Amino acid sequence: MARILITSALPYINGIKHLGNLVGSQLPADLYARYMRARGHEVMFICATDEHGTPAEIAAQKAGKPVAEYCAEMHQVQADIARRFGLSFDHFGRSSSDRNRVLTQHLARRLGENGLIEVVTEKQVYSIADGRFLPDRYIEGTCPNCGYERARGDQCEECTKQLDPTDLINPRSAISGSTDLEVRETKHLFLRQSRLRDRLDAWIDSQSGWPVLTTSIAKKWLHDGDGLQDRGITRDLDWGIPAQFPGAPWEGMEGKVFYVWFDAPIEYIGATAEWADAHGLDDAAWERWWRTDKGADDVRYVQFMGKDNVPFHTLSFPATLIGSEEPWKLVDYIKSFNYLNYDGGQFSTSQGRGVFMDQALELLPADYWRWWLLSHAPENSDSEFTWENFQASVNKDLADVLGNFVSRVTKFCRSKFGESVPEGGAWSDTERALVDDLESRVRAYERLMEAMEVRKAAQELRAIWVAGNEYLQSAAPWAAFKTDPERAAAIIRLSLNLIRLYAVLSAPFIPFASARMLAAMGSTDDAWPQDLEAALTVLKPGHAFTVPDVLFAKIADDQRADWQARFAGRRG
Ligand code: B3M
Ligand code: ZN
Repeated sequence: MARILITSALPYINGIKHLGNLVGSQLPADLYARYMRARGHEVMFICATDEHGTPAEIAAQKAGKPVAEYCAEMHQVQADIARRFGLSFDHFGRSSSDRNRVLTQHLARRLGENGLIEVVTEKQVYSIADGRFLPDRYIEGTCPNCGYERARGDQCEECTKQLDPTDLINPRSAISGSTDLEVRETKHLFLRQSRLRDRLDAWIDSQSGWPVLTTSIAKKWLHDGDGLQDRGITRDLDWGIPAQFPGAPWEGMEGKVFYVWFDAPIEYIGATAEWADAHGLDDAAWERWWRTDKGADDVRYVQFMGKDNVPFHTLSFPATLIGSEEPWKLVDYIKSFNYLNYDGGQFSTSQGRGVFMDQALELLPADYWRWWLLSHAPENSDSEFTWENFQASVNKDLADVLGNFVSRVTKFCRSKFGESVPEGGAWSDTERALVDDLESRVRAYERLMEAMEVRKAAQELRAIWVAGNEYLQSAAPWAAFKTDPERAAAIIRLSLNLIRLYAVLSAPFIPFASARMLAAMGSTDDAWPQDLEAALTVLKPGHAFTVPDVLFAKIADDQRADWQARFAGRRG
């Protein structure tokens, strides 16, 4: 039994996430966590809302609420949706927690004491009307690259060019619209990452088997141009973790907070500590996941994220931990994803384009979405959500292949033998061939799940469902029943056992349907199949079952067209 720490990139607090966000981090992380738990490993699966920074402040302002209140409410909303999607976090924390504040200030202090933080005087845009400095997103203006009039200080959403606030033409405050701006001097803390370059480089080289996407991004940032740049880790904001605190090895940082990307990854640790608090456990309980001097040296730590988050996880966060000179657990494997596009364009939170998690659940249960998203995960390249593809894959994979198998087997049995596993008959070569085939398929499925090959694992699982269907089709119990009822009984007994097996194997992908399948089979035995023959004889003759309601309903053409039209514009 291994100990596996799994973190998903933390969703920003500013609104409900869309399906593209979900498939790039939380959902595949959940798949992996569920699988590893099913294999008997000790898993700690951590996520949290990322609550600091300008996006939170701006969203709160739009909602007309104090930012702390807005974050508390949105955290509840996101936690509730995550639960309804079956995301099985051991803890869903908040980066605004006290735990994260204490850890962030502690790590910053250590970095300062180790000579890795310096105070730098910078020039920044100050809004006279608003009486404050305007960080990145608080400034809007015309993009010098494409002419888009509502480009933000950090990036133009239209042409995606990265900008500096001073690049904007006709800059104005995004808070008040005022153009009465001037450049003033302000002091900030800078993390001297460049001093850690060699150690980061050596650490990355020592990692074996990282995906190319991950390593190439990290290496590019380490070596391109001037190499790893020192970066500002404070901002002129009210909302965040105060950069001036008792014991800080610097002065003059009053009124400033840490940059959101400095404290957000630390919340992976913070949320694990929040988990311990929530369960009335002491510090040793979370430290054994995070401190290599306290038991974490045998933990395998896997992170899930979209590719845009990779630099922060391969360089910035490790720089924080390594630079502290304390024995923190570093990541062992980073699973990163490309983007999921939406019907010929991009999902966009700010433009309300695409399907958002709450809306998805209004249309269909979570498993429909989980299956489609995971079986189409943007692993090797970007992938695209289209309603046609979604309809086709739900109707074929879930309704025709899996759902139909369950329905045919249980209904046939009820009508011919009643609602218990029939007795009589014995396995023939057909059954033995099926078991052999499943034996090798299940082992292949295990290898793919272990390797986090999400799409390929979904394909293999589907092939396992298909094998059952083909078996049923060729064994034809309805024909056998007329001449040799015992033969039909043996076929159906195996098929009912297949339903239980499918429930166990499919649970990481479609946990809700799996639970219903297991319940319909009147079983609580969800042990992972070590031996297929044994797993397919768990339900003995006489064992009672029930016929479940339709597992997966087909999506009709007019329904699909309706949804397509409804989601064509922006979120209302
Ligand atoms: N909230 C960005 C994102 O969701 C950010 C991730 C933080 S992970 C520590 O893409
Ligand atoms: Zn532009």
